[in-house]
Amino acid sequence: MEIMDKNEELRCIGCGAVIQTEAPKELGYLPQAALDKKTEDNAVYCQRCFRLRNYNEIAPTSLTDEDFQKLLLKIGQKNALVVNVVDIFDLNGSMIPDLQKYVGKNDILVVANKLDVLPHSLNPAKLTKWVEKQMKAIGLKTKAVLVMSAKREYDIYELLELVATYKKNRDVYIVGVTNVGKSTLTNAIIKYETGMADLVTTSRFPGTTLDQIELPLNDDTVLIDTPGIIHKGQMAHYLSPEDLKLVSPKKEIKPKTWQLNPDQTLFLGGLARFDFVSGSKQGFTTYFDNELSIHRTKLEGADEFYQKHAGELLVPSVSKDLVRHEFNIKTKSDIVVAGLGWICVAEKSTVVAWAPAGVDVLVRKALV
Ligand SMILES: Nc1nc2c(ncn2[C@@H]2O[C@H](COP(=O)(O)OP(=O)(O)OP(=O)(O)O)[C@@H](O)[C@H]2O)c(=O)[nH]1
Ligand SMILES: [Mg+2]
Repeated sequence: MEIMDKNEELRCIGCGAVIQTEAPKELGYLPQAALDKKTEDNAVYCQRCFRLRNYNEIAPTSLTDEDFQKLLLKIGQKNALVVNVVDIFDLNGSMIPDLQKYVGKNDILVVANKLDVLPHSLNPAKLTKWVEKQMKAIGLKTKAVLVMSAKREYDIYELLELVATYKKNRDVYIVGVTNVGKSTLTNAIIKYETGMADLVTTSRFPGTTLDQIELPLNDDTVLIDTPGIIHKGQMAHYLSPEDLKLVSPKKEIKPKTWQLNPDQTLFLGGLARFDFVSGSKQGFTTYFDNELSIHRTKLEGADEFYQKHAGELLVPSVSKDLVRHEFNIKTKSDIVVAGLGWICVAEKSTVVAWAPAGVDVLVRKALV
């Protein structure tokens, strides 16, 4: 695959940063000796991508929210097809409320990614309807919604059919908040079309892709992966790289049901807490990464329990205090902690949810 024109600046094929050999701590750094070894097709990876790809080591970046937003605003000025990737496990945390503003008059397809982590008993057609409704609620006019898994390479063919239908000679931009799987999707498409696997750098850390990555797919289509927008309401932004591993589900979530009496508390590691304040004894079902440890205690001693055990029995934890959110539940509902998961409350009750300051906590009609 020809990656770029000879007279354009050289970019890292993994993250899109402009390659430079002067400043090791800046984006796009590659030692001169490594650059000298580049192959004919100009496919080079910067040092940050090399470390990310080979050792799963993340180097901090200096990009700001504004840099990402500027990039997206540019898309609105182009004539393009926009594929907005959202994370179906964290739909509210991954929707971009003002996306329509960014993309202007361009057509939008929505990919609700990471279907593989939801319980497989959930009906994809029902999930599609749910995503469609949520998109409508934020005023996004979509041509189609596709629920899929980029990592498992489910439904790539269906997506390409949709792209072919709506593309109309335009470039295709993949956009979304960080970590939803835009680059994983880009790779799955490239693999489907060319056989080349794992071209662009992906990682579990938010902020992997740093600039637009233009990939000619065939004679008349250019696919463009973009850096993710930072949505501060997502749990991922408050966790260390190590802890992130413990909360991002990699495979199907196994729900667990807890028979609770009022005045009992569940701790989700040290990251969130649910207090069953009032209501009749009932089953609460938790939907979190299978690796996240859940502890049941008495509500009465819960504050003390947290003070004593956060960071050891209750891991992972954050240095910030947890903030209180009270919900009066009338019918079967989910209380969602953005990016972490949710608890399904079956019957009328009062529940208090605690999460780190800044992390979104919301209630919705039960998904399951
Ligand atoms: N389970 C599951 N994980 C996925 C899927 N797609 C992506 N991931 C994981 O999600 C994490 C983020 O993936 P990326 O492709 O780097 O996400 P991105 O949207 O490009 O992120 P930025 O470049 O930071 O904006 C990685 O750990 C991926 O393995 C999927 O379909 N299922
Ligand atoms: Mg990316």
